Amino acid sequence: MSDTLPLYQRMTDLPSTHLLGGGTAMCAGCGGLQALHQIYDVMGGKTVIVNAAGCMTLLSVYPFTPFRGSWLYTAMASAPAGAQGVRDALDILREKGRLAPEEDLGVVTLTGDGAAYGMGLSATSAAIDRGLDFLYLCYDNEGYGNTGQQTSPATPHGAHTSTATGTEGNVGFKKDLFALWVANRPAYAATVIGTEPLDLARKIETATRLQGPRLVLALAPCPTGWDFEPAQASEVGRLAWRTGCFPLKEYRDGRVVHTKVPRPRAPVEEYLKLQGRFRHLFEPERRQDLIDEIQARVDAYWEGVA
Ligand SMILES: Cc1ncc(C[n+]2csc(CCOP(=O)(O)OP(=O)(O)O)c2C)c(N)n1
Ligand code: SF4
Ligand SMILES: [Mg+2]
Repeated sequence: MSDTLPLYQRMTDLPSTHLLGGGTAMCAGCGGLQALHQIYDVMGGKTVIVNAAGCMTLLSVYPFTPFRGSWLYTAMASAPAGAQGVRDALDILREKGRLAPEEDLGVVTLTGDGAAYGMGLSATSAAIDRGLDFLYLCYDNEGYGNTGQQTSPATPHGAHTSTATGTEGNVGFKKDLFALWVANRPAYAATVIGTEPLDLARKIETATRLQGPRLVLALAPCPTGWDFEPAQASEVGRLAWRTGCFPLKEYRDGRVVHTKVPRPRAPVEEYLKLQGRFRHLFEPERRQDLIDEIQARVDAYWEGVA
């Protein structure tokens, strides 16, 4: 490989199928990038990623990309519609004998929670109804991160965002995207987190083997939007599932199974107090009412889970 070639040509000449580098535009300690890195390692480069505007868009700034496969950028609400177009084009090429079956590509929609839970939900629902063969990968940093962490439908109750700045934080509740997908009877749905890489890798292997609409929802601890030190990223990710706030589970063949049950569950306070977005629950006065409310909701979720 010649060093005189432009960087993007040298990148596409490299033999490995794995994601290169970390992306210079990303924040240190980004949980979304950590999950994407691991997911891409398992999926490999024989993919077309259809990305809606968000933090991960900054990974691919034409003509540079760290991805071995292809990348298509869409408007925020349209990534599943873009995925339909790509899948159709690949199917037509295969029908015409211009694409060998072993050369076929997986179609992956990559979006943040703002697109997945909100702006793009209608297009997602329609794609599931059509039985589109695609993997929907959502990295959930619980806010519109790229534009300054405004409240999204994934923002947890009580969290401060740039649009929920009062003493109560966000008065709304995080939407249950996993349950919405399950209600649509997809081929597969799973939640993952980058700090549990074995659980994540097994789920991605399962998801890539199946056909039809598939969701992988990755919690993305976000030092910038959640206000914690990048060095704390692993601890925040670990406590997200150890407290039961982010259940690790999968749906397949009509059943939801929890893949890692936190026993014993750590108190939610341990997770909340690491993050500046919940600081108003502890300072200047302790808001036991809000802490208890958050704990009670988590306890209610886990009641009856085997
Ligand atoms: C229709 C539309 N409205 C607003 C924007 C501006 N915008 C770009 S990225 C972004 C935030 C997206 O949030 P999310 O999907 O959660 O991804 P994140 O930025 O958190 O990675 C917004 C609001 C846009 N691109 N399109
Ligand atoms: S704002 Fe959050 S999600 Fe976006 S790149 Fe930074 S750490 Fe990652
Ligand atoms: Mg987001």
